[in-house]
Amino acid sequence: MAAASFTAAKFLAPVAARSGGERAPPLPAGAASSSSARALRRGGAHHPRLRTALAVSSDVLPGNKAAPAHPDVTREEALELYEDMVLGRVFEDMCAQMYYRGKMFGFVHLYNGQEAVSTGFIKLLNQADCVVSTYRDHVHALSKGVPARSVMAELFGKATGCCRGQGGSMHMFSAPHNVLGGFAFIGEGIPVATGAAFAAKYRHEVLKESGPDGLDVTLAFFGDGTCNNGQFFECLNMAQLWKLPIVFVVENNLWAIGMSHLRATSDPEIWKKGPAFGMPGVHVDGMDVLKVREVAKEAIERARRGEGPTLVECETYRFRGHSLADPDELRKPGKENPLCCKGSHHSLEEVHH
Ligand SMILES: Cc1ncc(C[n+]2csc(CCOP(=O)(O)OP(=O)(O)O)c2C)c(N)n1
Ligand SMILES: [Mg+2]
Repeated sequence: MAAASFTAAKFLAPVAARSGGERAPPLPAGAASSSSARALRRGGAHHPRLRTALAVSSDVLPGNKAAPAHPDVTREEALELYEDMVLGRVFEDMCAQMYYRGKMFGFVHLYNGQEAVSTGFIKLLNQADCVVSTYRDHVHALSKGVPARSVMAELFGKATGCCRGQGGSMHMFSAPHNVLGGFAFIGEGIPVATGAAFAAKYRHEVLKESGPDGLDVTLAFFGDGTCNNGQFFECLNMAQLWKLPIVFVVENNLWAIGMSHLRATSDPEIWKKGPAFGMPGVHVDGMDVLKVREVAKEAIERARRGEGPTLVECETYRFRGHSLADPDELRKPGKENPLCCKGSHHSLEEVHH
């Protein structure tokens, strides 16, 4: 396993349980009295007197240099990853052309530059696993198997689109592929994803309906700017409390429209917020699909085994403006681009100030 492995995670600090911390965890509203809820509760979170806070960083952070040169990937897998990333890139370039020709309406946010995150995570999922996205959602839908034709038809507002043309760019949804939506309001998808993960745990532990692999897993994708939103913290808390099968995937492209992440966030290392809630937090180079995949594999398998959530911060970059209506005048080309300084938050900080 790569240096990004977090089964053998670095021990950071013991977190003492609150005094009287042996109380059972609270139950979701409306579930408190049912016998099935009690069954879920028995199999749910436990409260040891001492918990350990786990956190690791990938090799892009200082002091962790041992990543293997060739992560474990077959030729067929590598080709699948490459094909998916190329599909995402050319699809988005075609969207830009069609938008400027007046074929699409409303806001259109492209994913160029971030493909390694979508591909590295979603290509590991089963059909029954869920993906919850943001308004930058076309490529997540493509990676999960929604046909490009039906995503493009949706963007054109056609009845043959995956939401019959009613959703448009920011609201991709496909029940058969378990793509549970793009969301225009930032952070709105995180509670939906947490609910999907709760449903998966309920199906597994109460209804005994899961497949042989274990729990169905939900991936919640969202941006760095969204991590300063309250729903993020509330859902991290609930997901860890109930050991839900979810991976919170932060696509840190360093910008929230025109606001630099480093100007807007008290501690720019988002992955550290995982251990604050008792779950592993991992940082990975989001421009490297093989590194993303290694981290994703472990986080997804943990969730599937019922070991609970993981927070993964993927450091990435968008190559276009915030949306196709954004002239992208605030970012100075080259200067803030992490591909130019190729390093950790620390080197980025130096570039910004
Ligand atoms: C609740 C809410 N507040 C404000 C906005 C306006 N808004 C749209 S995009 C955005 C920035 C989000 O940045 P980030 O989470 O980093 O995602 P990225 O666009 O970089 O993918 C904001 C504040 C919104 N859509 N929803
Ligand atoms: Mg961002």
